[in-house]
Amino acid sequence: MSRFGIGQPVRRVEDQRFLTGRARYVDDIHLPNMLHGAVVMSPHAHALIKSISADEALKMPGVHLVLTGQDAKNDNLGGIPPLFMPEDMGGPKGYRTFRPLLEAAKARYVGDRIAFVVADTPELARIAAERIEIEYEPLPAAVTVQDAVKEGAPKVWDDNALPGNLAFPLMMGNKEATEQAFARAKHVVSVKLYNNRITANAMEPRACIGDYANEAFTLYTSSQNPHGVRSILCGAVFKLPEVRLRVISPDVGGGFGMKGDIYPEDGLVLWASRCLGRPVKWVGTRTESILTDNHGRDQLISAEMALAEDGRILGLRAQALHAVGAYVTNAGVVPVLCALRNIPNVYVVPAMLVASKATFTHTTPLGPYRGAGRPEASYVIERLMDEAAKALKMDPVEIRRRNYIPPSAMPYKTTANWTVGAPVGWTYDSGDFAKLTDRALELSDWKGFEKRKTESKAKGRLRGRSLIYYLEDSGVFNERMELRFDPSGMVTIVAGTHNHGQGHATTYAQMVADWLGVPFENVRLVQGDTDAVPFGRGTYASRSTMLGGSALKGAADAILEKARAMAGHLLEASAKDLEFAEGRFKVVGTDKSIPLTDVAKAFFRPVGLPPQFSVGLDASGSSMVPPTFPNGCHVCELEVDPETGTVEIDRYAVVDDVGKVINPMICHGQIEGALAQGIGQALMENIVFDAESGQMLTASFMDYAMPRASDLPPHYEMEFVDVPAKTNPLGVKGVGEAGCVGAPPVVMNALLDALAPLKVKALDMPATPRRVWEAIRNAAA
Ligand code: MCN
Repeated sequence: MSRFGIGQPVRRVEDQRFLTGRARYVDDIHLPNMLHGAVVMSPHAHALIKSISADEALKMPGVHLVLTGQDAKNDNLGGIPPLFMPEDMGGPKGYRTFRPLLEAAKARYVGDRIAFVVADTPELARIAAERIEIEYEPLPAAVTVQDAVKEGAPKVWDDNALPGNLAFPLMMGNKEATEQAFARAKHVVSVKLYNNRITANAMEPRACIGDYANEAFTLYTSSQNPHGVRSILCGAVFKLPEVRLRVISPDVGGGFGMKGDIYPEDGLVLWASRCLGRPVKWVGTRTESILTDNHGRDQLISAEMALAEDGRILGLRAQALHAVGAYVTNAGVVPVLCALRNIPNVYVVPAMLVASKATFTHTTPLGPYRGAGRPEASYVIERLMDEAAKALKMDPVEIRRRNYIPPSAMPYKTTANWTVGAPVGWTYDSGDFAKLTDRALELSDWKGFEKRKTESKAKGRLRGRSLIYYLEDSGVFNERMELRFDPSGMVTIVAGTHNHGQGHATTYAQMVADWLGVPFENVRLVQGDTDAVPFGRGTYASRSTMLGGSALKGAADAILEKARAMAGHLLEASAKDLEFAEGRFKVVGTDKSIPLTDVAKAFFRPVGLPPQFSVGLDASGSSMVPPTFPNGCHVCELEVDPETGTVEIDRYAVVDDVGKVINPMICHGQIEGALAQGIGQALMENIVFDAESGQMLTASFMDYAMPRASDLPPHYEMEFVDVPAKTNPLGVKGVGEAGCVGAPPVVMNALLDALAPLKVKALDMPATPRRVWEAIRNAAA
């Protein structure tokens, strides 16, 4: 096995550039003659826009343009629609929003875009934005999902005929079988949970530059999905053929799903540039980011589990309200859908009926954020499993084991018994949940807990622990990748995916180095430019390795096929007498051979190339492989100080099955990053609105608590167990989101375990010191 091949912990080739400040983000790009934009955002959660006057702003020297919603209408600009609604997949009908670049008549959340100002400098644009006079008529707002569904609640969309601010309903499972299961259950346990609203907080805020020249647009944008941005802006907003817009997403400083969407600013900078004939840049501030980046989660759910005497699950039912905010965003359906369809997790759930109402609120829109629905699902089922263990007085590990889907049952259909929503379930191809559980128990020193608990007690601390299992689906859609040799024999990967921190330049190169036997350092990655990449679907849903990797394998195979013919010609042998190994074509049974690099160079000869050979060696590959099911076991041990309510995670072990591991070091990093986000959600992160006015109370880092190193465990015990996926040629499963799917339930269950002696029975995320302290006091009272 080569030192740089698949399975090796190769250092990330991209990091030198990042660590030495040589990355190139959108804000690093300065085009000649460039102007700067500022967005006027609504200060009201719900208000009529009575009038807008830009006269004062336009009088300021250096101010070039003010655009309003009425201008957008006059210019015939369309709104941004969701990529799909449930009805497009055969589901129930919903209310589809078309989000304009600027609102003309009504503001629907604090942060809704009302006007766009362009000036010589960003500072001047912001000052001018303050000079725009807007007369609002504030209206009552529906801020929380509980309030938004009430009868008589303010409507987010006046012409939405669906009741209770419903964006769309979803339901899946089997009603009759579930009722029967509950009727014959020996035990029924229930939970009522709120999955807190959080935000991605990418290090690089959203930013974009629009440049209009020669009747064509160029957009530089910090996006995970440049082709997706092009398609919506051309198709829905500007109504242009896609050749007229080039989208470049250079280095992107984190996205976490949030930058998978198209935002009004992407359209605004292009439109303003078309109006002025000069490039226009917009860069969000941290507060604008927290206010207007798509948020994640915000789900209220009541769930019940029916169990037999021996701890086997008989049935499960749940009803959720899942906020979508003021608009259904690009992939806004995804979290709501995945939060339901993943509830069965790794367990045999013979009957289930789960439903959700996706609900409009006068708040920031929601969308996929790392995990997108999977963390909600694992939180519900894993909290229920612990409740079941308590009710049945069973060991929480044992009750899980009793319900695991065994490897012998694979492929396993979660939908076998579903009568509603059946097409949206899953077929798990592989998984060995008991094996990973065994390993996690060892790794976490599960047996040593009682001793540590006694030690904690001596210090006045409460120690708790939990073991949970998670499973998620990863990967969606199809993908296209290209491989290209240059005349010197070097290889370029032209990727349809979009690396924004995951390490693709390294892992794809590892694959290519293995398959083609070319030196690792001779492979480079091109991505993120619709002029350089013919087509691609970007990076989200932990899809790149399985879909990008599979497409890349197709391209590599096609390269070898083409090269084989040339190698035969060069070696004066029949192509079918050649074998390829370690980067060389060899005539079988002889010592005649030629390296692939030399074969590639031959494709570029200006003369003497027989007519059957095209100029240059390149090939593309496509993939359309089904989702994979990464899964794993988390064990967490923590201490609570009952005097202050502070929580300290002392030990954390995680054993993951991400299929075949391409780069263990990168996988560790991915899991660790996502664990920080999952632990952050459990213990501190929270977007809070004033329930009456809809004002966000957490729009800065003074109020929104991001986890710091000192809030996280000192060390993670982490291992991977290879259970190769059976549904793609690489045997890989996704890893990018896994950590934050498992972390919230394991932390919360461990916390409830620690607090059990004090009779604390329920606690919501984020379990801040104050909440923990209050729960302790309330239980004592
Ligand atoms: N990998 C591997 N072996 C596997 C699976 C993956 O070595 N069996 C490697 C991959 O080759 C890749 C990385 O792990 O370098 C992540 O791969 P994958 O699971 O395919 O996920 P994607 O590359 O598609 O990334 C998307 C995923 C998602 S959905 C979010 S959200 C997320 C995440 O990645 N956002 C991130 N990780 C992030 N990391 C950073 N730094 N920044 C973000 O915004």
